[in-house]
Amino acid sequence: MKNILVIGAGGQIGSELVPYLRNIYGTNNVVAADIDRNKCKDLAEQGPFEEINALDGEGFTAVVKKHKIDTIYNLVALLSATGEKDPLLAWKINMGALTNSLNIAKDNGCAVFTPSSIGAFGDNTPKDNTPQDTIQRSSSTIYGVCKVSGELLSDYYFNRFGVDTRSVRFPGIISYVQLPGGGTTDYAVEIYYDAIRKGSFTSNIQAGTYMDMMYMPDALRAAVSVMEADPSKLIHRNSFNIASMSFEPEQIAAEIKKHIPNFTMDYKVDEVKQAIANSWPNKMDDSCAAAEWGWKAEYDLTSMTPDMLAKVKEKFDKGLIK
Ligand code: AKB
Repeated sequence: MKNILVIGAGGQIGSELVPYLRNIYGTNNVVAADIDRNKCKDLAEQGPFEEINALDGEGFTAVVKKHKIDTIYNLVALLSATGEKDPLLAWKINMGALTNSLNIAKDNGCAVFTPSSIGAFGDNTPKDNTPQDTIQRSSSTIYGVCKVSGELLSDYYFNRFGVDTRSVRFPGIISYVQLPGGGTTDYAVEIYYDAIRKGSFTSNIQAGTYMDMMYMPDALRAAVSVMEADPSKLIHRNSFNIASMSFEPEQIAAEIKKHIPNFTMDYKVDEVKQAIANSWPNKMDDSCAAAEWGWKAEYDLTSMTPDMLAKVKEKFDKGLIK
């Protein structure tokens, strides 16, 4: 039986990963933690919750000991576009949460999952079918610098100290429970909200810009499957390419139009986000994840779109969002 701690539980992934894990391992075995209890009211009402700052090593350690934690999901991070507003803060938070997670895991015998991202690739990485092992000189964003450093540090803790570190390179994640904040791929979530809200959308990413994306149910399954994988089969650890769909703005708009025929889209490009998007892969090759732990995506753009539209519409109809 696992005792799991999810730090950064109030974000886009955590708000769905915690219930998903509680469903698998039991509510009392999954502790949600965040710096701000107000961001996690539902998670705190439904099961164990701790208010901790992941940069406070003593407080973090106390929670790990109190709940006899054996697995840490570290989801604390400033995303790519937000990171560019204050790069040093992004470094401090992203790397601080990771180094604390790894050290505390080493001292307390825990496994660690920390998401990496398509942001771990840069301008000189091959863009199509981006290989698992390839050039990673992702120095155009602090987010990318943190992701590459995080992958290396996690592998180091495995090789040097035997800490069971594993992770995946997430594409842009599309979901309807909690909005992402400050990512380059956020447009692919916002488009569904605006399609329901006003039947139109202004994209801040240029037509023709392909990026990997993934629907949240696949992302959750990936995070748990890699942690459950048979370690004897793992050639890689930090981090596995995972993929399910790759599209550019015109393609997601066309898919929405199938369900909302009057939907329209125009463009007001955000130069910072566009430069970041241009440096990322068009589509990753996820064959190592498939071979080493059986990864296979279930959703594509066509199957995700009606589900997203229905779920977002339900939130509007219930008055949960305006
Ligand atoms: C971002 O856009 O910053 C994230 C990511 C792809 O890691 N969604």
